[in-house]
Amino acid sequence: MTSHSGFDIIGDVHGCANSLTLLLEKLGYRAVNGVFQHPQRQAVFAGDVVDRGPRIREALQIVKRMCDAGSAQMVMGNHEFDAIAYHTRAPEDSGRTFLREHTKRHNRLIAETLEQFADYPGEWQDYLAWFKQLPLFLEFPNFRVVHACWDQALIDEFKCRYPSNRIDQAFLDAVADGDSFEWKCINRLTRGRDLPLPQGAAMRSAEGFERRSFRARFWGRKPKTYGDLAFQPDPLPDDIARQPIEPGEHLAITRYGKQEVPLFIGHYWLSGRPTPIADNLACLDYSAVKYGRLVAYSIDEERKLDPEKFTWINVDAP
Ligand SMILES: [Mn+2]
Repeated sequence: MTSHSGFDIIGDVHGCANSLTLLLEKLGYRAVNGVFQHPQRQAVFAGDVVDRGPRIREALQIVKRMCDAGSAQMVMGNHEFDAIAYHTRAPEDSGRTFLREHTKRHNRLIAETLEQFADYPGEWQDYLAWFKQLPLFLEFPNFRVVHACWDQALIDEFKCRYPSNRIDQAFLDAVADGDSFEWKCINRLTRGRDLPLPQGAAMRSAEGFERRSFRARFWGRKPKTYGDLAFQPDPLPDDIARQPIEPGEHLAITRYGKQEVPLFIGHYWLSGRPTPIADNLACLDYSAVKYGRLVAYSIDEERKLDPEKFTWINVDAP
């Protein structure tokens, strides 16, 4: 592979292929023989290209062609993993049929993808095989990319157990066991830190799903209340947000230190004008598929992220 002078990290596409084309063009990529490429730079996708949006098949085609040609790389998002698990038989002793059960909720989350591939079953199988060999995280000399959470301890253990930085059938078999390292690793890296609401409380998400847990941040100052700890589009109910975190209630909190190289994540459905979360952390998911923005950050050698280096496409409602 040729060497690149810089990288453009791109957030959750979720089937927004038209916006992706516009974003790549804005970043200076041009389609050559149907493959987007840049004379100097390489794109890095932060995961979740699949599901939800209107042009999932087209989005996957753009991204996979770029990856095959060496003009992009991609880490696995929870939606790519969910697609794999949805189509993978669970081990016989696990008590389920598929690794990701075909419940009403799971069926709904993958529905657009399966509909859009209904006439292309062979192609869908090829994408599933491709998802299986996506890395869970990428480390460059001057930055890192993971879909939802950089957990150094889990990543170190994963590198020991899976030196190729790829999952395999043994990994998938182990995921069926909710106490396994593999289950913890895939969930933490692609879904982030989900913590239970205190005292068994429940809340309803904007999409109407009942939730007994919330997405927690893994950076910044030590949180004092549940509100400090939450990082998700649906705010916690006031009474829960104000509740102090009891000592010992969330042991072993993951922290991404200030001295680490810049980290890029997707996953968190942010809104508003893209900006770094910290000097060395940016989330690039600005809810493109919910008529937000499809966002990239162009990194060169800087150690401190620059708010001027975001590029985005506003996704208009039809
Ligand atoms: Mn995600």
